[in-house]
Amino acid sequence: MSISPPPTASSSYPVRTDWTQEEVTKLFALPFNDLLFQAHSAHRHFFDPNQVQISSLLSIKTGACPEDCAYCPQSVRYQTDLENENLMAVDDVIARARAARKNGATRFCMGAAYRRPKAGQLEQITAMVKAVHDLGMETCATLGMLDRQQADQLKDAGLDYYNHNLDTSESYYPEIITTRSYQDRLDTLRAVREAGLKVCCGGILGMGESRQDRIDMLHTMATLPEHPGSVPINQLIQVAGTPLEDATDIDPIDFVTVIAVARLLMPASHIRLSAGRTRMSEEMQALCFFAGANSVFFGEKLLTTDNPDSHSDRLLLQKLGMRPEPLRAGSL
Ligand code: SAM
Ligand code: DTB
Ligand code: SF4
Repeated sequence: MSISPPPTASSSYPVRTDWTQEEVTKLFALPFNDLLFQAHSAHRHFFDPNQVQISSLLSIKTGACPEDCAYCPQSVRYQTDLENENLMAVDDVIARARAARKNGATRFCMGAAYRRPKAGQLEQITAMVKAVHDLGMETCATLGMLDRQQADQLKDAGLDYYNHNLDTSESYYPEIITTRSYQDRLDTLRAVREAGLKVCCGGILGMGESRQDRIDMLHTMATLPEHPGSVPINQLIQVAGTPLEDATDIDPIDFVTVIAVARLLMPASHIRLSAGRTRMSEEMQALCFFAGANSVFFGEKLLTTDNPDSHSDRLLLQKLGMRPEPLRAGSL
């Protein structure tokens, strides 16, 4: 017998964009079991708790990025083992999207190591977006900074989501990236929102940030004019050669706490358990799902780093009685 509520948004549960810092701080201070109970209850107002949205990632242009993001293996400034690759051909991207669809993914996300795409590059990428859209998948892209005109161009090609992360708090941000500002990020998010694209915006945990930085980052996301439709929460993958290669792992309970607070602040959004799952136990992932995570990346690679293999992911979902979320009617 199923005790799941219908997977529709509830009108009786408020979706607020006026959270105060104090309110967010209080959520972080709740005893863990109280926080989890509240977060899971909020989750059930909006989602079937036994469904998980599955996305697949492809790096369509790899490495040699001029930015200096301290976590990133793709920055030209750091000596990592990565092989640089030019922008992929459209047909090759279509073949990879078909394979992802066969593997259960309903959303296909194309990532490029750009500071900002140039006109010719964007033209080739819009052809990829159109083709993937025509396969019946939701489309997502993450290409760096965009202005409004570029966002419009992607929207016209059939792009559903644009991923652009805040990554951390405004005050910790300069410790992580110096080649573009927090305001640049907010400007791109505005252009994307105003073009009518759905926003995918999250962050990375385990970069040496404080609890206050986590509070500030979630507060910024939850007080944007509209909540991001998807909120990826990444655990830092410490890649050899990057400045953060020796960063200390975030405590798993602190990680779950962030998932739960994100669920409470943005109750109708998909919260994605993103990078870092290869080093999370099944129990930890199960706790994240209970706390409100309801989206993951499937496939052996994220962009350039490893992700759990699909077979073990499928077994995990089976053990938990969870199933992939079908594409919603009208979502394309
Ligand atoms: N260049 C574009 C940009 O930065 O917006 C798109 C690609 S970038 C790789 C997308 C996101 O991946 C980053 O914003 C960051 O949150 C995440 N990411 C990159 N390297 C990571 C790592 N080592 N561990 C966890 N997340 C990472
Ligand atoms: C996001 O927040 N996480 C994904 C997606 N958005 C593009 C990327 C994770 C990348 C991890 C490092 C890598 O594989 O290169
Ligand atoms: Fe470039 Fe994006 Fe990596 Fe930063 S995160 S170095 S912008 S690919």
